[in-house]
Amino acid sequence: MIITVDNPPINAGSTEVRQGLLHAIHEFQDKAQLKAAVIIGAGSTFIAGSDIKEFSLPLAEPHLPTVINAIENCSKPIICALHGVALGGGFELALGCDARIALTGTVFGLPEVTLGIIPGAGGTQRLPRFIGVEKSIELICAGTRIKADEALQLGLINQIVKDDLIGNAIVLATSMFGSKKRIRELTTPKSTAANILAASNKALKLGKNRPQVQKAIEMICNTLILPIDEGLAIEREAFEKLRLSTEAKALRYQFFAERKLFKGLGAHDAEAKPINQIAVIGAGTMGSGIAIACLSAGYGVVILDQNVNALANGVKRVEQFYAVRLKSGKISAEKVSELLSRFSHSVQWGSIVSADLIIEAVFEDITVKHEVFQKIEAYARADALLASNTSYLDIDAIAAKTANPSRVFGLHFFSPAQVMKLIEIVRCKATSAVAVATGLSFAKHLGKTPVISANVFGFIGNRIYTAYRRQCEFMLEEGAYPEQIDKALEDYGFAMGPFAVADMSGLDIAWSMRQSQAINRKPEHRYVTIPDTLCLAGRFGRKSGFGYYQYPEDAGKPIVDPSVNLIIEAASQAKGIERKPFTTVDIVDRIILSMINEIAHLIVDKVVSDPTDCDIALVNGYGFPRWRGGPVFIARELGIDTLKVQLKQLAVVSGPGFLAANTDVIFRD
Ligand code: T1G
Repeated sequence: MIITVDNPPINAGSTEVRQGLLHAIHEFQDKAQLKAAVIIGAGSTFIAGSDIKEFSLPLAEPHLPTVINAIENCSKPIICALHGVALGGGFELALGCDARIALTGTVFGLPEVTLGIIPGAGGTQRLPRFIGVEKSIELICAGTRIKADEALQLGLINQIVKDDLIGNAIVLATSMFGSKKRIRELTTPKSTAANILAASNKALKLGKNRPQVQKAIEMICNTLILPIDEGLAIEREAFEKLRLSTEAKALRYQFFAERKLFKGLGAHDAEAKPINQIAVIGAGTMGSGIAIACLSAGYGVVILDQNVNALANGVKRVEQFYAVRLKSGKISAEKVSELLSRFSHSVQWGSIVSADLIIEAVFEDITVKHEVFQKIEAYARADALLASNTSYLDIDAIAAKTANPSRVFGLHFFSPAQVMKLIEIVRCKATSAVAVATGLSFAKHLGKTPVISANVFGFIGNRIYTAYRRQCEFMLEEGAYPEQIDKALEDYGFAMGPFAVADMSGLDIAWSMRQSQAINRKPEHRYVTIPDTLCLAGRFGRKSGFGYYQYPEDAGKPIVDPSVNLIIEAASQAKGIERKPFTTVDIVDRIILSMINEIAHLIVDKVVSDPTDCDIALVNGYGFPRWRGGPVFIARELGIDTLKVQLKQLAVVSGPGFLAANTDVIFRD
């Protein structure tokens, strides 16, 4: 009997799918003439997991464990024929079957922890009985996805076939007439406490000690001491509790918000142009990082810099990047040579004539950018798209000086460009819909997470970052210290606090930007002089050995510098501010509120179209903890009335110059 799951696009294990499977299994059991059954997915994949859309509501019967129990209780063999992906509940269903056959390249995994939950249908109980506790901890706690070859090696599947999955599955099922092979009957291979502890500590560190990671380890270890039915019951109870947690809700919100970003593909009343050859102008840190991101995604890349030394250094950075990955075994020698065969470099402008997309990543100076775009236009194909990687310069002004502004837009990468997922696609006044659609498609192909921004100072991420940095500086004046604010945010889940980040990127960069903006600053607005005082004292951060912190030669991490705290106290005194103590909650709440307020401004000013894009930007570009959802998610959890009250208080403490936004827009989808 062939049981086909058909729930496009990814055969999510919805209520209807579970009902259909249970009905089919009972029908198979009742028909004596049927000797074996095969469960297979229609379309491009097997079951990619339970239907996450159902997780915010009470789950309807039959639950997935009921379906899997029916498979195991069936007296006749039921096998799974797998292709595409078998993830989460899909993989758990497969583990409940008597055998598993997969097409080459099929992907397996239990990624539940990435959604703030644990496998809830036996994954933590059946997998360890097959591959042991340590390996199960490694795979489940990291949500690792493995290919069919590794699954075969681990014994998780019986066979890999190149084609004719259903034909081969029928042969396998036929060979199993009259037999059952229930994983539940296996005994978890023994392990030592030391090995389990080592695997657990590694998983907790990688998993940032999140509750679902802790719980997954506990469930997996239960397989050493509890009968499977007890373990299954405890696992399901733990899954249910985590599923209803705010953290799991936040992670589901992020999952769907990220997928919404790509809805724009084609929806911007244009189709993306085909992009194969990229030209990167400027071989500095950003340029070489962008070149690596493009090469790794399969594009042909030429990097151009008219400074021979800069070009040599840029090329070396690219080659070094792949040499390190080769040495660490992350990439094969063949792959490196294939990648570098698509890489070229030149000082000649003629090298960009075949590029489909040209990305400018030169020095952040508008005059230099104008000159570079003039050169680009002189050599680029007429149908090539032109993008600037600028962080804050006016791309409309750059476009206005070109012959065809409709093909000019922004592609703002975040450093290191080959690592950071966020990319801001800046849609200028004249940018065509084709350019935007192509930017989205290019970002998806790079494996990046794109948000579309209008062309304003700071785009999306830096606008929000500037607003919350301002609040941090206000709190310095009012009584907090850099190490206190940094620790509050690191405890909240940021990888690094804002002052440590500032020291790392260099205080002088922001200083020169403030100086360039000084003319626009209203004297009546509150302005914190502490960063300027530090810069005037030559305290530019790590690069100068001291900034907000001190960095003695041998110190790996920032050291609190009492002299900075004296500068801060003097600044408070100069303004007649009576310093007061801050709690961690005061600090975090004030920063999140400032982000929410700035996001509301961005929406009102039509810089960003969807509020959730701002949460995506902060999580993927600024280290905002993903499991918190983001300021928009938090605002929506707070509710419009509570938010209004809290923002009124923020306006009072922020002083002149703080502009309270209309936050109603945060609640519109
Ligand atoms: N539930 C509901 N919808 C899903 C979904 C899911 N699990 N996975 C994807 N979608 C939607 C997605 O929102 C999008 O919808 C469309 O499918 C295409 O997705 C009991 C509790 C499968 C590798 O975590 O990794 O099982 O935008 O754009 O790039 O223990 O989706 O078209 O309306 O990502 O080809 C565990 C999550 C669940 C897998 C396909 N499973 N999904 O990638 O397409 S928890 C997962 C993915 C669980 C059990 C537990 C990817 C993909 P729309 P897409 P893609």
